[in-house]
Amino acid sequence: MRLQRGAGRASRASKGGSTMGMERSGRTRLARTAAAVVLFASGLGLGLSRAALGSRTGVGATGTVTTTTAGGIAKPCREMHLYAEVIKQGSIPETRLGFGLTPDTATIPGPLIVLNEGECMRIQLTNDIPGRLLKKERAFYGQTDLPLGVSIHPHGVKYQQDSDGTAMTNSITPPGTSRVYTWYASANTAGYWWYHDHNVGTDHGTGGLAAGMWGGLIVRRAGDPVPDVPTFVVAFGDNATIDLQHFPDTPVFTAVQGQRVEFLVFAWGNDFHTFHLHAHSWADNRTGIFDPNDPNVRTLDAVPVTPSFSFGFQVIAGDVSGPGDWMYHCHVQAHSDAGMWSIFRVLPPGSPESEVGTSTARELGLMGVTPA
Ligand SMILES: [Cu+2]
Repeated sequence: MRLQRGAGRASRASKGGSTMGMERSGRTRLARTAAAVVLFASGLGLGLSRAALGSRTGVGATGTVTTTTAGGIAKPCREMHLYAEVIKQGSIPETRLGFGLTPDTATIPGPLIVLNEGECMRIQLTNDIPGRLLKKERAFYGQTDLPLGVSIHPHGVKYQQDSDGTAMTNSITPPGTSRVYTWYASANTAGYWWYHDHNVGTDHGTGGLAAGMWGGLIVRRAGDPVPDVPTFVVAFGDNATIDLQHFPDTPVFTAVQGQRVEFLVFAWGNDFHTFHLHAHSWADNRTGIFDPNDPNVRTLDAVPVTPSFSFGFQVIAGDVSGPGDWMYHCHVQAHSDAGMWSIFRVLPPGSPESEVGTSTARELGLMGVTPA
């Protein structure tokens, strides 16, 4: 059940979650969303020492003590917990590892993390992946001399050396232990990003990336619109995969015509891709939203996606083309032919909200596929 996505049908509570700053990607179950809300209500980090926040204290010109928090963030950090877990154990190429908000709920991709500029987040990472499996990963990649552990390494946000998530900076989390990573959504970090392990297999996390240890990260700027539907996260990867799957097990995203939807796309691995969405287009800017004050902005309906590149955009579902099953896919032909595609399903106005969210073609019985 961990790899299933049918939860899109039960994901409406996610909209409530978004006001807590944590938006679910719509592929985990209602109970998990509730768990996320509890997590955020449980602590504000007020007990943190200034050292833990990386603050610097000095004497100002007037003789008063001034404090500058690292990353330019002046308020206490929010807190959350991530668990690194085994989802499926097999030979190393087939082993699946992931991140979850609670024990035994890891997903691929991991939980979507949403911050606002001016916020910071303390993430306590617990490593529940057995050391013997991490050792096997090391052996597979021929780097047995490096320390065992997992980590989270973010893109886009700011952090200090102790939150880098690399063995080089001694910021990994050994098996059976926990460690706190602090991310700062400093000025000008707004964007569509991702986070990933940086230590499994090799000291670049090559084994962790191949096994599924990544998730989406969004930093919003004050005034950014929030989508009506939990964000659609698309992870392009090696072997012509989306979220490590081929059609019909790739994510189907469903919305009602007129709803504001948001895509977050990133790529892990070695291969080059091109994201293309049918019947919709967006502005070549930070949010994808057209600005009447910028009439010369370029219109996009396809974007090259190189390893580690991430981007996102918001569009109105079926804004011009109307309802229908619209393909999205990698436009490298060999990749799409190999199954690197799926569907953005736009339902007619008035369709039940219970249909909205993320699922798979297999679960929905689309395209002649036998339902799961
Ligand atoms: Cu591709």
